[in-house]
Amino acid sequence: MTLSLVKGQNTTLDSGIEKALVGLGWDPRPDAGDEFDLDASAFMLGANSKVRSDADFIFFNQLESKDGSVKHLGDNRTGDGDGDDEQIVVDLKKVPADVERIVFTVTIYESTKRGQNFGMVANAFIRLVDMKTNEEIARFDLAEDACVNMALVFGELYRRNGAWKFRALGQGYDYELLQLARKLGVNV
Ligand SMILES: [Ca+2]
Ligand SMILES: [Ca+2]
Repeated sequence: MTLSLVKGQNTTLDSGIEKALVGLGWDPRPDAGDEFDLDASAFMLGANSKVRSDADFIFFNQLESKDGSVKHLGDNRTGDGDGDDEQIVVDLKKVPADVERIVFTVTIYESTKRGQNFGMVANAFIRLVDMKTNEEIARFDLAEDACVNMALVFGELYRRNGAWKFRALGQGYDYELLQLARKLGVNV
């Protein structure tokens, strides 16, 4: 069963997940002028809800965490093609013990300069898949919701009693990626 999210909804799933994939997809709009370049990112956070260091910020310019537990499979700048256009894979067994949460975000590259928001992007979604069962656990359809924000905190994997769970957040912000990163303690 896929849980479709409503903006702002906060849902806790008892999934016992071990290996997760976060997929971000969107499609080009030939009528829309500038290309839409969406970016999926991950932040590994310690007990204080901040990154332990800048190395915990996984994005298009830093594709892998030091410990190898979080891997971004590469930037896509156009959304051309079906399915996931960007993917982040998390091996939860490899995540260091002092990382308590991993937060996943979507932002639009140069959204301010290009005057873009999610409501203008075609077929945009972000989803979380349990790689063991290939089951889609959570999904947020950005375009359907006509969200006027430029950034979305999709949700977080977090530790609870030795197991990993996923909390869907679906919270929109008017930030670009670097502003969002600063809020989470990255020195950029
Ligand atoms: Ca696409
Ligand atoms: Ca991108």
